[in-house]
Amino acid sequence: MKQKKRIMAWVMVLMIVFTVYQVRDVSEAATKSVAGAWKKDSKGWYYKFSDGSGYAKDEWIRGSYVNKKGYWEKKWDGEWKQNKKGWWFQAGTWYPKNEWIQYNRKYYYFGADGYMLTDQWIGKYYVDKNGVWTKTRSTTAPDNPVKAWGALQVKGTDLCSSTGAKVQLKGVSTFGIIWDEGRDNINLEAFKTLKSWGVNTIRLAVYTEEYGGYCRNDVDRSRLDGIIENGVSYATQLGLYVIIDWHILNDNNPNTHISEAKQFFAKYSKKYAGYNNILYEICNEPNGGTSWADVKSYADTIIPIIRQNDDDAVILVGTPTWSQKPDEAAKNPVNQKKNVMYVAHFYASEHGSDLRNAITNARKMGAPVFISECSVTRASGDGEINYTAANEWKKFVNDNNLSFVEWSLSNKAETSAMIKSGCSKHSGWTDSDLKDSALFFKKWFGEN
Ligand code: IDC
Repeated sequence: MKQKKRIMAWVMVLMIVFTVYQVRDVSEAATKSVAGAWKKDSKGWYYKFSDGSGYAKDEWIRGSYVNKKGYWEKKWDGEWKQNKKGWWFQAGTWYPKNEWIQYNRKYYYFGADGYMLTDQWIGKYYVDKNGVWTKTRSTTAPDNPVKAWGALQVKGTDLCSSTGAKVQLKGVSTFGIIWDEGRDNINLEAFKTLKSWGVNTIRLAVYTEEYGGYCRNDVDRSRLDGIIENGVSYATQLGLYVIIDWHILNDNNPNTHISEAKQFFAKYSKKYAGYNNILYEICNEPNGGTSWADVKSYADTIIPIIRQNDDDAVILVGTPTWSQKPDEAAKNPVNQKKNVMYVAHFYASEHGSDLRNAITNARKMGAPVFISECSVTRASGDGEINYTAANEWKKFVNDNNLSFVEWSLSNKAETSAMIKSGCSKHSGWTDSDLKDSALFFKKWFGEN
């Protein structure tokens, strides 16, 4: 009996701690949007404007009435109102704008025009179709993502921090690391610029068979290694995650160069075993009739090689048809599943609901999905931007808290290249240096 009481007491304590924690979390978010602060003296609460213009008197401040003497008198003397555009909350002459309001133990958010927002993320908080805050994610860009999140892990279908909080990687992919149009953008200042936009991940695209590829006889492999190692070093100095991408493409089937892949991943997993910010992408885009069985057999060879040196780095596995079949992978996953994710790549002007359904189905079957390459152009890397399609992808990716990486950090004359062709800067790009595709992603990186 005594023990039962003690357990009950603990459950109560935990419930209280949990409630207090949640409430504090949101009200902190709310306070930030208010130009002023509540203060208290012996007579009660008063409100001081932060612009130095004095104190509130005889007015409504965030739903509270401050009386003629300048002291708080009452709260929530207001009501919900609705018109064609939506709901808002009116208290006296005041209504909430750009802020959170607690009402009947629930939290609601009001946009710049005062209307309640529904069905979306507001920073790291999600409001449902009734406008009620229902869930929280930890994606606010930290100053040092790797310090904040540590060694990533996969839990269920989610990518999480070392402590188990869901995270969303937002990345930029280099162009072919040795290609003229992008090579010089692999430098510390460039990565700093990307980081200042909210990017937390860099992907190093190591082509295998194309011009300058790692598996070609006519290439100076030590030069490629130098670029990879510099890239990893810059990202690491800045607290960014980095994906080492074995960028198969023309070679179609990852087994074409499996012996080089074995050496490559043995070498790098050993070199970076002590790092907590490396992800390995073991085959960019199987294509040309390569089946999932082919890819799985390859993955079941390469993953154990990486695991010999590094038992927990996140490993990304490409899927058939240019990484558009995560659902096939989900039906027959790799042997060693720990911290493995399956890859999907989208080019929004060409790929739509079929690919999104494949991702959703894969996740339903328990397979974690990572979008290690995407753009808002056509799959050729060129062509028009369809903003409607691009926004559908953005919503899907955010709603599912998927990680994504933009293709690519180059100034080639193609619309997916982030930098204008005439621009020869290799860091410090401003909006006028960027192509429309990059502006779309830059805005996205900066949200939350
Ligand atoms: C493209 C480059 C293009 C280059 C070509 C080489 O943008 O300049 O000539 O590779 O084959 C992918 C690939 C990625 C492609 C990109 C755009 O992973 O290598 O880059 N893309 O076509 N998958 C879908 C699109």
